[in-house]
Order: sequence, then C-alpha cells, then structure tokens
Amino acid sequence: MEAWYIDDSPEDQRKPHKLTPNQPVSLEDLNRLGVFYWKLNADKHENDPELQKIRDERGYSYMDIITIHKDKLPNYEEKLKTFFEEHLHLDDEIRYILDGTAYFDVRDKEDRWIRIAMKKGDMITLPAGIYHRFTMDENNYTKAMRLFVGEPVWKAYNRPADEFDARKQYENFLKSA
Ligand code: KMT
Ligand code: NI
Repeated sequence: MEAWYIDDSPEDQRKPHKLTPNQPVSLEDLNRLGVFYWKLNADKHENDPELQKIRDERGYSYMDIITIHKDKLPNYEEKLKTFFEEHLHLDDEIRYILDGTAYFDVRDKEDRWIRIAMKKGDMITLPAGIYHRFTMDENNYTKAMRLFVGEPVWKAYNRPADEFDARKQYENFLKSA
C-alpha cells in the first residue's frame, strides 16, 4: 500500500495524479483519519486464520466478492461513475483486494484528496462518515472481498451529506484525534 496527495488536474482518473515533488502519506497519517490497513496473503483468503481473526475481532460477519472488469461487472461504466462520485456511508467500508489493483481516495482534515493505491493482499477499512471515492487504475482490473458488520447496506450518500449522524460523529472523531 502506498498513499499520496493528488493534484486536481482533470486528466484521466485512472492515472496516479502524483504531485511533483511527490507528497507521500504515511500509515500513521491514515490512522489519524480513522483509516486502517492490514496486509494479508490473498492466495489463502478461502482459509486464512489471520483474516478470520480480524473478522471475529471486528464483527465482519458478512462477506462477498466483487470482480470489477468490463466483461465481468454488469453496468461497468455506470458503476465506475458512481464509485468515483465523492460520497460517504453510514457504516465502515471494508475492502480486501484479492487480485488486481485500484485506488481509494479519501479526504484529509483540510479536505485535500489522498490517493491510496491498493494491490493484492491489501485490506482497508474506511470509517463511516468519511468522504471518499473509488477508481480503477490503468490496469482496469480488481477483485475485492467486501466485508460488513451484519447485513450489508451499500447505500452511498453523495457530498454534501453533512447532516447525517455518521458524518457528525466522524467530524468529532477528527477533532479529538
Ligand atoms: C464504494 O462504496 O466506494 C465502493 O464500493 C467501491 C468499490 S468496491 C471495491
Ligand atoms: Ni464508498
């Protein structure tokens, strides 16, 4: 996993959009935003005690697997458009990359975009209430496990969505961190 601040050029969203010089973002910086990360062995995902431990400890009872590729995902282009709209959820968004690569963009405390490059074996959790978006990179292929505490709710609220409790709680968390 590697993360960096991005420019706001209107160029293809799949490009890295690194600043020059690059402004890297550390795992500690991400932790302060409530973003957490694990590295696992994706080849073992069907029977992995390490994954099971995380799921047990954090209550990630639900899981499914989504393949994001133009030949595999119905309404591919449309879905990619919605994923790239800045949004939040009322619950944590937990993703484990089983194959391929992708970018998750999250807003920092000053509302600047941080790009998180995810590859096979990377697992991430974005807190409820954080503004974020998702895009493919130039490889155009991702297979990801989606985890959830209890019954999944995929509903995304596009920005502005500041009136939700999840957003207010996240803002309070940022102030306290
Ligand atoms: C979301 O809500 O941002 C997503 O589900 C992203 C796509 S899942 C790898
Ligand atoms: Ni999301």
